[in-house]
Amino acid sequence: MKKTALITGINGQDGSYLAELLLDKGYDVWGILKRNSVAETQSARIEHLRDKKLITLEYADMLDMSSLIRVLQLCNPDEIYNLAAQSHVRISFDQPIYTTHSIATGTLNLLESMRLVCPKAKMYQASSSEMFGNNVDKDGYQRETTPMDPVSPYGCAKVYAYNICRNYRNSYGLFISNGILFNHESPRRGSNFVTNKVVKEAVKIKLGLSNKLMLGNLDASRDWGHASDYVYAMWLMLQHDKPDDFVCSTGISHTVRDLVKYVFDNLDLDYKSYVGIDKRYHRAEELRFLKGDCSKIKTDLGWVHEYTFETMIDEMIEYWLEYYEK
Ligand code: NAP
Ligand code: F7E
Repeated sequence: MKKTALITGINGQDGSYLAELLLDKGYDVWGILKRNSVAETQSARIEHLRDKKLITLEYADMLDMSSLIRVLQLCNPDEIYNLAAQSHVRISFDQPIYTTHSIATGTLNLLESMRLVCPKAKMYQASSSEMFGNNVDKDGYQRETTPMDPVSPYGCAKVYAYNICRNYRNSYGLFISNGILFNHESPRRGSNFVTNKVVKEAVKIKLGLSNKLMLGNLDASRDWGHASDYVYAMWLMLQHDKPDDFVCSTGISHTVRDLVKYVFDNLDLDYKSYVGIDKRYHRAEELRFLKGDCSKIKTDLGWVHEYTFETMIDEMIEYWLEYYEK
């Protein structure tokens, strides 16, 4: 029988890839939209699916539990993917209360709604490597057992959401799994996250449309994968025979400087001539290093990733070259 899935944050980077994956698998896909006064942008990443009437969209907000109940009653989902969040770490220092509401209270609103309306549904929670803060195991990796010590309002809110999901799983026997996902990117990534910012601006410099790229901390290291590989991991987690928590990562870490050098080299540019530092992009507290051990998801769920750091960045460069050349 056809399964129904509800995606919160369907217009986000991950939501858009996940909607495509679930449609490919024959799901009836629903999503919630946060109202925006510019109607065109509230579904910008999923316009191609909306136009063809492949998905059903309803207005709702993670802060408005009545709207979540309304949507759950309408679609009665088999699977719920909770991706909605104010997801920008540096902006979480500017908007700590909204960030916490959208992630912590928002997740609790969804859990209570699910418990009341569809307790047999399975739920995926978008947890984050930002929850580890600067804790690294002795072998240089973060994994499911690494202690959590967040260093941003965003990370603190995600730790609450992670814990309340575990609490509802244990207390009420609900099927809820946390994916502890490390950074994942794509051409659809918001262009104020570092990968897409660097690629987009470097392409503009190459095409003579700009001459400077201002960044923050070039020494931070991240474990970057591709969003399309990571939404497949989300789906796998809900096909497992029991709810559990899984790290999803590539196991390879690069500094922001490595990223900048790779992109500029690829465009035959010397990054040192164009890149400057602007304190505005520094964080009040920085998470310095991320490298995830994804052994558990590989062994238990057979997850593999197709993209490497290089093939992902190459795809992003192609995307922006085509965009500006048009
Ligand atoms: P994203 O592009 O920022 O998408 C977030 C989505 O949430 C957007 O569609 C946004 O709506 C929606 N949203 C925000 N506040 C909302 C609210 N109050 N009510 C309803 N919807 C709301 O993020 P992403 O990169 O796809 O990430 C998806 C999830 O995974 C997020 O929870 C993020 O924190 C988490 N995560 C991401 C990464 C990563 O590297 N990408 C890693 C670990 C965890 P608008 O489109 O209207 O803004
Ligand atoms: O920063 C440094 C910055 O904003 C990466 C979110 O999806 O992944 C993401 O959070 C690194 C940081 O991602 C600039 O200081 C330098 O060290 O691309 P980002 P993030 O903060 O790691 C986690 C796992 C999530 O869960 C989040 O939702 O790059 N950096 N210069 C910069 N970062 C930005 N944004 N802009 C700069 O100019």
